[in-house]
Amino acid sequence: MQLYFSGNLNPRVAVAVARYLEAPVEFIRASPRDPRHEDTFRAINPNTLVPVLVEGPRTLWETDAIACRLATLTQPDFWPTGDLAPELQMWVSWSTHHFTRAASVFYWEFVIKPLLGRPEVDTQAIREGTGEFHRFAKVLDDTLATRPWLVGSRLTYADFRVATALPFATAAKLPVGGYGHIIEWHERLCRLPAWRNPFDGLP
Ligand SMILES: N[C@@H](CCC(=O)N[C@@H](CS)C(=O)NCC(=O)O)C(=O)O
Repeated sequence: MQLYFSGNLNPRVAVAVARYLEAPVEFIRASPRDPRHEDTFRAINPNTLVPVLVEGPRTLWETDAIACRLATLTQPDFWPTGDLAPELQMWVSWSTHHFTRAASVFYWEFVIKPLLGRPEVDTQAIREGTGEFHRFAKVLDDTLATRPWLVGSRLTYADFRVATALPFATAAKLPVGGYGHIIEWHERLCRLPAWRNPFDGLP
């Protein structure tokens, strides 16, 4: 089983999941958007994005699908089913459509654009992103005031998914400073080597 990854937001989550679950995957660093690799990469992911999990003839793209597959193979509790399944789905969806979406504006403006040689900041995008970020950060902070993890009483994939952007908080200038419960929760996550430094020792 091979997991293709890069150091960016979504593949970082997939690598952290694989390492946390100690899934038996071979990690392969990839640059799917590099014009030299794009056509070859399309064979395993028509979107030419990472992460991708290759398992014999079967390929899976999308971080959430990969996490689900790896949990099924290793520690099913990490992806709860039964009564807790809707809550897990709620947070995964909320992350994609609200919290991480708002944070991604900062990631794009302050992390990715400078790497592409485009240091100018779209102040209008940041203004809108700031409003959205605070709106949803308050929801998360209020939730975490009452419990250590998002779903049930233990760490699940919901925590990893909702925290997608937080390892980049400083570089992306995420305005997370006033949210004490989010900060404490992310510190708890960072006690896990797999989350703190998922790329440790990888190619
Ligand atoms: N919806 C996809 C998004 C995948 C995606 O956007 N991947 C980006 C990184 S965050 C990518 O492959 N960029 C090119 C690269 O990292 O080289 C997922 O959740 O996995």
